[in-house]
Amino acid sequence: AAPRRLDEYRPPAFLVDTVDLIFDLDPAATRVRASLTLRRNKAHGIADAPLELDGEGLDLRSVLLDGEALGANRYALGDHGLTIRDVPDEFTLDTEVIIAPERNSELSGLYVSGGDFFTQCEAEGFRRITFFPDRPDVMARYTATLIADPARCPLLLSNGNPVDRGTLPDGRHWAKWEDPHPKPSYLFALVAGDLVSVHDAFVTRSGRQVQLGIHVRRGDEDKVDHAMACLKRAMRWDEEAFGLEYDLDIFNIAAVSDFNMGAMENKGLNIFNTALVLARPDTATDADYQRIDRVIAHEYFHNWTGDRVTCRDWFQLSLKEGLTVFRDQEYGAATTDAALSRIDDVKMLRARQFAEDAGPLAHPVRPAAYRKIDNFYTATVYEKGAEVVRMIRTIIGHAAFRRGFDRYIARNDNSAATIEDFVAAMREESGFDFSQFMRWYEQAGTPQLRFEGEYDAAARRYTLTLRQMTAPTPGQAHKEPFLIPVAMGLIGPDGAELEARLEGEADAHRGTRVLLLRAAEQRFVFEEVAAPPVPSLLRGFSAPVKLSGHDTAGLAHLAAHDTDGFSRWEAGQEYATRALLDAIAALQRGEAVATDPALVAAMAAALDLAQEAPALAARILSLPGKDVLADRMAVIDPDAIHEALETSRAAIGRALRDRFAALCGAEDASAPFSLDPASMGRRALGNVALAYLMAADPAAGLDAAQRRFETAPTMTGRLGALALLADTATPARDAALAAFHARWRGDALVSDKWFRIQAMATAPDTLDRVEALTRHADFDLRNPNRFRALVQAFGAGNQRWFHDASGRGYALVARMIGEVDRVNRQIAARCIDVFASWQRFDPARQALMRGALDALLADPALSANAREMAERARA
Ligand code: HT7
Ligand code: ZN
Repeated sequence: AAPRRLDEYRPPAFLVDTVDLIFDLDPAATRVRASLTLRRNKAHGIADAPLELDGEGLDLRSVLLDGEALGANRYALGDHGLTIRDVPDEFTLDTEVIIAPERNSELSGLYVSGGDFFTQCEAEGFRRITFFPDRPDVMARYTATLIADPARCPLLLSNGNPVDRGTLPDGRHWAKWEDPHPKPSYLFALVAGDLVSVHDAFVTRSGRQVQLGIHVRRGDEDKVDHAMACLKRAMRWDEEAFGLEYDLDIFNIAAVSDFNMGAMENKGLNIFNTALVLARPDTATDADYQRIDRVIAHEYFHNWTGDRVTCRDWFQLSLKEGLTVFRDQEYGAATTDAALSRIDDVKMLRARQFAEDAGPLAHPVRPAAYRKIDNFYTATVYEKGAEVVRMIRTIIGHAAFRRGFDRYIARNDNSAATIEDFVAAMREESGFDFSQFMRWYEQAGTPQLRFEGEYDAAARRYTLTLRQMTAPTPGQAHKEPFLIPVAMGLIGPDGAELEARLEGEADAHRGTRVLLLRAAEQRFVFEEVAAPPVPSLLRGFSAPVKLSGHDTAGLAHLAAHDTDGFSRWEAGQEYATRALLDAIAALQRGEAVATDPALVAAMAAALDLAQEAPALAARILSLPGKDVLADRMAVIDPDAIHEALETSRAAIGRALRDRFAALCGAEDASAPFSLDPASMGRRALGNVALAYLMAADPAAGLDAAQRRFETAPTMTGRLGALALLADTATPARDAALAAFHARWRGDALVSDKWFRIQAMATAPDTLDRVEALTRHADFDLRNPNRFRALVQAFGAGNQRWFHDASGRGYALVARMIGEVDRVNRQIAARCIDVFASWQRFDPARQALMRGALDALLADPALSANAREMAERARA
């Protein structure tokens, strides 16, 4: 099909005021009766346009217009929908269709998981349930009546509030739900099944009582306390930080183990992947706990940024996703540790979004065209979209941003908005002209920002020159300069923040200021600067760009003295990255790696923080990831990257052996479980220290790892040890993996960890083992979590073996993508990005990666979703 284009947007021909749905739920044949009231939309512009309804895979049984059955000559039924000509300006339409939820392996529309019914309608799943104008700018008021066997489905949930219930003469029961808020079809949801409900309550700041429910499979009810606590914290925070209060009497969350993404913000009835709800200290890691917190908050925040104010069309996806990620990031910063939270968010952005921006899949935050919108739920739309919102706030300041946000919500409430609507509200409240800034939404690619500084001691003047350059991306050969907010300060030789007066300012002052870089090259002149400064640029990562220009002495100075916590960590990471890149270059020249003593000293300094700031210490001690190093190399050399990291870790480990050994002993099993940053920091530090000890002293390390694995009271400690054991081809590894499997094989989420750890292992026999795991009795490619845990984790997270020079890793992943594509197109398509970096490798690997994409493309049965991704990745 031809791509859809942003500039071809046209308002819908018909609007829908009300939708009444009746579901006779049956796994093999569910009857869906839909009654719609429709009216012509003048804004469409064509007075006699036919009614076109989307519909896929629906077995149509009847169509009635204003109560009159339509003969087959009155409508045209195609693969993608139903067209009815000669309809009045206002009318009702009743349709009846049959669908088969148990055969729905795509997990889009209505499907069965573990015997229970769930829906997933974003982006275009509603058309797999009933005929409808399935586009977000058609907002209607819904009722839904669910009829089911009470033994099989005691719980019947939909959006809004329950208004009636009863029992039919045949013994089936029913419940009717009514959602008072108009919504687009992608926010419709139903859940029906035998789930256990955990209840709580929340009183909003205006005194409204909200009943909270989390609904999970039997046996999982002891793993929902954390999610419930997160939900209440998020509800309170949104009131305090954004003045937004929940607007219904009930808020439900249902957990499902077969789910294409993380979670879904359906109005009043969020549906979550079990991985993002269930947690107990012995089953979930600290990272899982934190992720659950953020996703529960994210989906809840969508109630306003997504549900009450939705998107006019899918090109505006970042309007809700970028803004809501920004909101969940702010929540994370406010409720945990702001600097650590920012470090983690930026690491994620760099690993996922910068990589996307650097390859053939690069696209703007607001793409101009798409074939399958499901392929655009990307790090660019989400994470870079959040950075764009953050830059708006950095430019206009917190107060104007908040006023702009309030104005955006008030003006667009209950409607479908555009990115222009959001930016207009910000402009009106701040007076700032965002014309140039809009390039962040339109141009893809990560700008390179280079600085040069010159200090004139006699004039006490410091001149900072900033230059920006953005490389071409697909379809965008030439880039106009971005408007880049550079939050910065000047650090003096004694490590203190220097006073300065920027040209144009009335007085000198100390501390962070924001420079606005508009041109390709721009100079900023600071007067009254008492000593030669080291500039601290992009504080808090004020723009999603790649910065260069510091020498190693400058980095070391900032790592020790910057007043901004994020920037201190950043300088240290950049220092370590350069040291590792030097080590890689030495290995490639066939030389031995000499570990930089200053790097060892920096790690020793980080260890000094172990008591007072263990979480920060753990982050500083974590060497830059393989993805970070790869991003900096002209030609990625996975073997050299691996060896450089191992050699450097071993050298640092040897230099500081005893201090690492002291930190990685058994976890304190008597301490009560806590998620405060210090407790999590100690667990993270234990795992990092263990990695150093294992690299430095394999025998002692193996012992310590076994001990930690066997005795750790938390999954964080146990899994940290298991991951390190999995990197060794030893009997200790085999015993630990077997014990873990035997203990947890009945728990799907923990079993996913077992698969993931092996998929990401660096041990020499990994390829054989991953291949064997694709045939393991517990491997099921119909379950997206399991597929991601093995195949995606291997492709995206095992640089060493996925990129093995033999090409076996590529062939394995391509084969699995082909297989999963037959049952779930979305999951297949999302895995293809592991091949998108092919141009960054040596010619032999390039040929093998292209060959894998070609093999996929040669399959005539490949889905349109996967084909779009493979073609884009191959370009
Ligand atoms: N808005 C939700 C996106 C989503 C989704 C998209 C495509 C296919 C399946 C999906 N499940 C959830 C989740 C979010 O970003 O909040
Ligand atoms: Zn979202």
